[in-house]
Amino acid sequence: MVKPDGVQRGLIGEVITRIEKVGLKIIAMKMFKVSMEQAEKHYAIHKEKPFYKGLLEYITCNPVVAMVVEGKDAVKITRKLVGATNPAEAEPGSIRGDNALEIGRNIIHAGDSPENAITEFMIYFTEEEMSSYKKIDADWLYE
Ligand code: IDP
Ligand code: MG
Repeated sequence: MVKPDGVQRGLIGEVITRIEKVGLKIIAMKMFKVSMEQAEKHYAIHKEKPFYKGLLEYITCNPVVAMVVEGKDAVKITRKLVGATNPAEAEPGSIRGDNALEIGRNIIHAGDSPENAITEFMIYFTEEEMSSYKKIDADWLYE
């Protein structure tokens, strides 16, 4: 998910390009404002954290672009592309490392396990919004 700061800062294309370039397949994508109810579900795991309230305000304040991404090791690969939570610790070359400065404005979200990713898809997408299709480069991406 390109967070509100990523959208405002013109980084939607950059994020999509990074995902496409690595070979992952985008099977759903949309722009919308995250509702408070969705934000609470999404970040339920952080409910007790001191940054929770600010995090909900941040994620709901402006539109985001959410995507469902598919492929071998998709979670592992997207987390690597995204980089460490704190941009100051994210490797150069990663999306956060190259495009952000602060942990509370780190421009992108990515699920951290296949199970959590599925839980998150269900918050933001219906089954009908996800397209099942074969990409023309699949035979050249996979051995
Ligand atoms: P992740 O986004 O890399 O999975 P999490 O630890 O799951 O990182 O935290 C979720 C989000 O909460 C972060 O991306 C960031 O926006 C915010 N966050 C985490 N820690 C802090 C903090 O110490 N201050 C402010 N915001 C934070
Ligand atoms: Mg997380």
